[in-house]
Amino acid sequence: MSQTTDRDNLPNPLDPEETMSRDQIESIQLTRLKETLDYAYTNVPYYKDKYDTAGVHPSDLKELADLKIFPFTEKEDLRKSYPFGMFAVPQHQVARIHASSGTTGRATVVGYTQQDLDDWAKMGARCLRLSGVKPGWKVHNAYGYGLFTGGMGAHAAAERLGTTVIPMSGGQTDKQITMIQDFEPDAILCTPTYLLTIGDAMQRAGLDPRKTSLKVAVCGAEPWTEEMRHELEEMFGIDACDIYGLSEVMGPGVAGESGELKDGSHIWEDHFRPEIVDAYDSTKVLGDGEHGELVFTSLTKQALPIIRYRTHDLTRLLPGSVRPGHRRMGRITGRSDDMIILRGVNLFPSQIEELILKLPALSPHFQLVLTRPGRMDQLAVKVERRAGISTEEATKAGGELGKLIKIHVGSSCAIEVLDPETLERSMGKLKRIFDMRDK
Ligand code: DLL
Repeated sequence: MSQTTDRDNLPNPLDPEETMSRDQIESIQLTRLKETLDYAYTNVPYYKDKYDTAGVHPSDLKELADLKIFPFTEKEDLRKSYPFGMFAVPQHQVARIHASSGTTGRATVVGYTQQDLDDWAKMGARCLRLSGVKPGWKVHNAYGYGLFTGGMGAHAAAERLGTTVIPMSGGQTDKQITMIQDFEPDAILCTPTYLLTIGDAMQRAGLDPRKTSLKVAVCGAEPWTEEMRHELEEMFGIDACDIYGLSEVMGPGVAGESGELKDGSHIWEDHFRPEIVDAYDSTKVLGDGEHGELVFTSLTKQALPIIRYRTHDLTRLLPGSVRPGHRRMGRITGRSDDMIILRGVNLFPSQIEELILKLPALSPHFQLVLTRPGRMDQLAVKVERRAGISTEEATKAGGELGKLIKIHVGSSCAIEVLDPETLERSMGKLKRIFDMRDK
């Protein structure tokens, strides 16, 4: 059977909403926003109570800007109504459930009607198409299957686009490599740090990641920098694009990036209305281009309508490019709850990643360890030197890293340069920060 017979010319049409103008999208948003507010108020006691207490009513929304008078929804609200308290439909209409474990506290449970699943697959497929994945391609899906939305969400997206899906899930890295070599997928879907793990393991086994059949990687579920994109693209000889999403809002596919421009992810604004608010004073809604916290309102969701959900993800909104009606988001620079405050200076792991990858002797494998030996907090950056780099060269690079952090971030920290293969490898979402201050 020829691998490429006819598959290169399969139809790949855009959804009509993808090509709509900004005015058309905003007109749809206004209609759907009014419907969603009414729907949530009528079907979810949480929203009715919250809006009655705040003295607002769905009928107060006359234009899109009026959304700001409605209270926010927080992860904690979902936790408090665990497991199904915020669902707007009876259980028999819920076709699927996912949950996000989070690092602390109870899981948040999310549900989807059949229509929600259909919309989700459609938006996921839009993302993959935008990144350059084509119908007829083989797609290796290494996002974790299960309660996490990554695996099944990306799977449905790839199926909807008309690809052949290889549902590998996360972990079993050696097996992943065998499958990549034997099945010859065209695209891979996984977290950026897991792609790094796979590439690393291939090199260790004497295989060249640039010689695989892979052409495109669609990576998300954790923050990553342009430097990391470059690292992965060089390692595999591929295009690496971003995909963004979160369970409370939907899952992977809320926004996706163009493989041609690689200029940030387009948010599917016919289904979600994004806002940026001041991360420290959320009463301030910021304008396009301004940095702050991303907030989402769903416009079509049935099982779990979500209004003004605070993501805690920090970014900015930019005008649409290849999909002009849909705004883009800049890279997520971090999560407000992942911010390290070190002696008064705010610091995110992505800033450190950026600086490490400027130094060719250092690898992208690093951890941040916070301790409090006396009364002052201390940060240690543990980073592996690259294979083939001498300890002397690596120590010198460590010194330079310390200086760069001091200059660009404004705080001093200890740098520990480690041998290759000493830090734990990512199997999905990677934990970067180890806070030992209370230990
Ligand atoms: O991580 C959904 C997903 C799966 C997205 C696969 C993309 C690919 P949660 O487990 O609920 O859902 O985690 C959501 O992950 O609020 C961000 O902090 C982070 N995140 C997701 N995508 C990106 C991205 C999935 N592209 C949380 N860049 C979000 C940066 C991301 N951070």
